Amino acid sequence: MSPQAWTMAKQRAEELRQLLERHRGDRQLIILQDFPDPDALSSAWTYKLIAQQFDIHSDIVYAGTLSHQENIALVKLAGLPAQRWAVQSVKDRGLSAYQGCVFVDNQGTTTQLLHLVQQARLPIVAVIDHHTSQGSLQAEFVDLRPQTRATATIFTQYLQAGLLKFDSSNSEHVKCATALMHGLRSDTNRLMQAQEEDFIAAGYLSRFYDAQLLNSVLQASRSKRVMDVIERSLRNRVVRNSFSIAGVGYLRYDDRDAIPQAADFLVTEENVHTAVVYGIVHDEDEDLEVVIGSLRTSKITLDPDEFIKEALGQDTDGRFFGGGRSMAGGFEIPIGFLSGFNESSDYTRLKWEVFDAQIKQKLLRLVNPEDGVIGNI
Ligand SMILES: [Mn+2]
Repeated sequence: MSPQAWTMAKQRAEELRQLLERHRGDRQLIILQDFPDPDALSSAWTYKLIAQQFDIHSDIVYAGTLSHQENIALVKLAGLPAQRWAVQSVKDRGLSAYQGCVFVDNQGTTTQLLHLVQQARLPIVAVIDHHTSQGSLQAEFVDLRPQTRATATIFTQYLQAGLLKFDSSNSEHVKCATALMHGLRSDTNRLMQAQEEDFIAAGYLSRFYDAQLLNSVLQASRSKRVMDVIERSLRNRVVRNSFSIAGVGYLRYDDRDAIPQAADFLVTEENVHTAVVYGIVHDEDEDLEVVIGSLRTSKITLDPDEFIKEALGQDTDGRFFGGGRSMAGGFEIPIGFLSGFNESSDYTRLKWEVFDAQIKQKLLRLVNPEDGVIGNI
């Protein structure tokens, strides 16, 4: 890391320290994306531990579900204090117990809770993230580093700058360091896409983390339903110009994370540099359906954020359907009027075929402009 970069990192840490000092004694919400990943979970936990030193009590919440087996294992094995807050329950209980909220590893665009926070006029105290700027969110403290591979790296730098002194005899610190190591590894494709600052962060965490605990988290096995989605993605994939594109049909809400896992798998095929997997996710609680997609790439020059925005365009309100970070991206397309269960299996099949054809067409138009018509798929 260059001396300038380190000076900058220390400066951000100092600003965060001043912010926490100003909010001493507050109660805060740490808001994660609806489907938090290890990077988000570990970073949120670190924020919570740092903030505790300023007598700030915070709750880590997400509105969706923990669906990746590694996330479930992380939360269970490390005792990570994250809670699922369904949107309806927040509406019922209100947010009056809190003086502020913090967005970690997201900028409000991937959580249903943003809307509620805005309605309740809960001040947004901080946004700390490494995704490309999503524009709109105003906060007292903003630390956005799109060049950084993982939010866990940003938080490790806060630790290194002295915001919290980890102690290897403190089991909570050891578990949090392990979680950060997991977050950092998973957002850098097991360090293969890590940059110098991520290695430096990992080096620092190596003094505290529990290798055995990390190993148990990584050993978590895939459910049969995830395996089935991966199988469908293999069967349905279309490979064009080194892009592998697969629609996997309908999925249960709790299995949503099978989509990025299938994309992770498809991108390992020879002569494939980018995989896009998508499916219709059905949320039985809310009787909602949404197309969820995931992109993985090993091509350095491909910007997932740009690719998704250009391929899928914007909705009628001018919002993009998704975006990304380095080497990965995701999108969500509401099904709107066509949403919901229908007893006719023909109807259900037809609905899938329409979405499948439309998404494939949009992606292929970008992948291979001469070949981007449905008839050629
Ligand atoms: Mn991340």
